[in-house]
Amino acid sequence: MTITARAAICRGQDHPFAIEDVRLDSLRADEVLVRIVACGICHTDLAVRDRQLPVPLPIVLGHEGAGIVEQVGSGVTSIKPGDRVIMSFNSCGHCPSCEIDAPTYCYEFFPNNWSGVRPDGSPTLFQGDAPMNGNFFGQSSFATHAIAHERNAVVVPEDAADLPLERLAPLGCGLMTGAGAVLRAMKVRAGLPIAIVGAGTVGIAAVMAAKIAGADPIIAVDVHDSRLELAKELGATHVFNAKDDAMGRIRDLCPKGLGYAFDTTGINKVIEDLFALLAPKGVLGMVGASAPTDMLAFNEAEFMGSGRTVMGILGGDSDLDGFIPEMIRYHQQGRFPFDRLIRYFDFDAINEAIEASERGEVVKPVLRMAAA
Ligand code: CXF
Ligand code: ZN
Repeated sequence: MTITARAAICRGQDHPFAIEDVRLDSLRADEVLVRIVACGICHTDLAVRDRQLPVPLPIVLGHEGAGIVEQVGSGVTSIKPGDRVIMSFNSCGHCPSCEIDAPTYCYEFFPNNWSGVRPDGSPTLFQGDAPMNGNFFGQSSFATHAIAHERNAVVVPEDAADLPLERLAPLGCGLMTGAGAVLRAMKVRAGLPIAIVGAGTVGIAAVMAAKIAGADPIIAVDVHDSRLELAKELGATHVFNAKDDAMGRIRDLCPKGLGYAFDTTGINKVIEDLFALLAPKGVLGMVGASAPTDMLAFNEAEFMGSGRTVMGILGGDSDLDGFIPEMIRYHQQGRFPFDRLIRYFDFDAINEAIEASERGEVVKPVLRMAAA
């Protein structure tokens, strides 16, 4: 049976996203067909649009999709039609990283997420008879329907049936990246100071998670006072504007050094300044996108002599079936109120949503494709 969908086609920086008809391929054994209810917009979508990542264009982007399963492939056992699912990145399931439940570091990440086609080279999307790039993060959810995979679709737990999918959609990338960095990768300990630089979705998710972990103080740094205000409401004990000698103020507040520092900016100077603020055994986590040629410099004696750790982190070290339900539980307990970051836009307003996000007016734009 041929499935047609409306999808937002990305043709690059000089073109607005254009909503057009596409045809979906028939399902493979491990795949699921999802009617998309909503999809968050993440900076990675825009980095692809701007050709900062090696993803082929034109393509249907979108990797924070949530929706209702309409069909499942013959080999799918854990998902059935009618299930409400949150989608995230895909992984191969059998490489050394997947074997230890660290799928964000999948050895086959590129072919499963960024090649525009399935790992075997077959397209998931067509326009007329011509292939259209899709399978972005194993989904391509800027669309009314998407083909996802059993490995990257997580069924929303029964006891969260009252939570709207449009709210849950962004759990699949930005929120898990920030919360997982704190709770899973850095394993932040209660009572130790943390500084978080950048108060976008990832940074504010990290702030909320640092509060869950009991870090103290929790310092947020950004250039926008409105974001710092929000960070304060959601758990930051101190907020410093980066234009206002934030690093000096962190040093004054924590003269013994930081237990944890978390960079979401990818800016060399910020990362190196944070390294210099670490306490003995301090951990510096990095998730910001940086230029491919960037190199970091830090003092070897300080690095070794005080047992510091510098940690690159992808996707918050999340295993999807474990961490997405865990974040939902924190949300149900009122400890992870990520809905405060979201502003909703109709699917048709995708370009307005991106512009509002790029102007810094909205932290997490979420597109609504359909009523749940
Ligand atoms: C990704 C990076 C790789 C693991 C999952 C999350 N970030 C997307 O924006
Ligand atoms: Zn993302």
